[in-house]
Amino acid sequence: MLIKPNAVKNGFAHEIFLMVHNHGFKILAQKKLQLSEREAQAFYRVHAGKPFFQGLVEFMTSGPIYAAVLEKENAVAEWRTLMGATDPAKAAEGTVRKKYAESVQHNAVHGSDSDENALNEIFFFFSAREIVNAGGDIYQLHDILKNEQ
Ligand code: IDP
Ligand code: MG
Repeated sequence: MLIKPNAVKNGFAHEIFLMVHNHGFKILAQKKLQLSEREAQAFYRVHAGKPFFQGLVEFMTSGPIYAAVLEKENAVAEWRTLMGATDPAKAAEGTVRKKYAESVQHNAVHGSDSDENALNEIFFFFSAREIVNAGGDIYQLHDILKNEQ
């Protein structure tokens, strides 16, 4: 998951991590960083060509973000539920986006949309060494994926 620049700027990162923790996720690893333009373009490459792409890249590079690896049974779906709908106007009560998103673009947090993408996104931000040193099992991550195929 990512905490996007608007939420970090507004000082909500700690509260968001607290929500994550209180909903039974283990925060396996986390770091604060600022994306370069190339990095943001690469991270959001599936959206390249969409009308909001350039704005999204500008927004995501506009300030520091947090990247975190969350662990829980069914983590992808569980985090997407807690995160809420992309458009905060449609996000359910009690979700992160309902609470902290300002608009469709400035929607406070990112979540992976499949285990396969989660693995790719984890390794976009963290090295295998960092995951191992945080107590994570990268081989388990690969196994989860293999079992789905
Ligand atoms: P998701 O973050 O809920 O998975 P996606 O459709 O994958 O939503 O879009 C990625 C990100 O692109 C969104 O979180 C949001 O920041 C931005 N975005 C998506 N649709 C729009 C739009 O119509 N206008 C502006 N920004 C958008
Ligand atoms: Mg998405």
